[in-house]
Amino acid sequence: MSYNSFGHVLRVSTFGESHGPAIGCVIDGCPPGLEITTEEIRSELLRRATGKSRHTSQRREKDEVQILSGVFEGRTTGTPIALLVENTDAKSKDYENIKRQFRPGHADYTYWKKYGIRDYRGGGRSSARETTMRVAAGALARKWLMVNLSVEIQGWLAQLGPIRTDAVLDWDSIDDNPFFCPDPERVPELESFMDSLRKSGDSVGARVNVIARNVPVGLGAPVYGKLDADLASAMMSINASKGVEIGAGFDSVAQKGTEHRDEMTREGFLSNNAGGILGGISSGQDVIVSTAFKPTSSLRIPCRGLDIDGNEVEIVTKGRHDPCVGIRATPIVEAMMALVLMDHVLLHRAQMGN
Ligand code: EPS
Repeated sequence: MSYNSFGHVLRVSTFGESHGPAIGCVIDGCPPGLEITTEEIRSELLRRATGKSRHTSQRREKDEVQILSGVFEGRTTGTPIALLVENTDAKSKDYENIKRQFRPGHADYTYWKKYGIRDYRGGGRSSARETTMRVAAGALARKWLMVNLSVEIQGWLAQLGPIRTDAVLDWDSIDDNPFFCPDPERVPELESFMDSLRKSGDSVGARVNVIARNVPVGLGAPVYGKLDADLASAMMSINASKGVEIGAGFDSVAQKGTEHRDEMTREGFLSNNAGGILGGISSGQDVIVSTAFKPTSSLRIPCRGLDIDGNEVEIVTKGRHDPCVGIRATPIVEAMMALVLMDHVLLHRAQMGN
């Protein structure tokens, strides 16, 4: 199984399975001299972690991160940075009953068909546990972007099931609730929606947005190195992601040109339908990306499915699943934004020298 690496100049490879001894990553291409500590990385990991509220998976992982290489006396040395997080709370027994079955809507089926073998415990490599290492690598990219270019990255929950959650954008309140909801007044509604959803045993989708501010003009390259193409690829590579929009995205379909174009004045752009990217190159405006996450497919409500011998079977999934993976996705989309932007800054320097 190749394709476990991501990025061009800044290249991240992740490894490990949800129920294996550990997960980890190697970050290659980070310039020397960045001050980074395990505490800084871990504080990002804890934002994404399971078990923080009753609305997410109750698996209790400590998510303590070890820096195995590439950092000396608190600063990156320019050599590969290896990070490791041990899995300490996997309950593989929960998966015994589906070891020969395919959960409808899950990667179980395609992994089996493609590779002829799968680690059924917790979905193995297809588990969202892998996103831990994206967030760990993203913590480093985020810090590098802030220190070098004052780039700020902020994600938020924009919609959970039928509930739009970002009519009000109170940036300071996003980390104060378990949903990363920017409108504190919507949080009670989200809580009661999730409580009844959880009782019913069902799951639901979500939309998560992310904005990057102070992105310099000129990142990205025509035609196959477009910044928006790399961002879309990065967001689509997150588990359960089913759609990505840049700026106005699919709303552009119904817009007129006079509405969509972002008029320019000496004071700046008058709107941002482009999402900060024109012709694949950052315009200097905020870069805005929206990602749709599907409802989790691991459900205790029985459904019809197939086993590996082609028999029709009733499928019931046990385990400690997230009824809405989008609730924990905000730190993940932030991390992917940071990794793509840092990679493109380094690519830009390589080609343009500044
Ligand atoms: C996941 C199922 C659950 C989640 C897991 C992702 O794990 P388990 O295998 O124990 O049922 O807890 O998420 C994490 C452990 C994590 O750190 O994000 C899945 O099927 O994707």
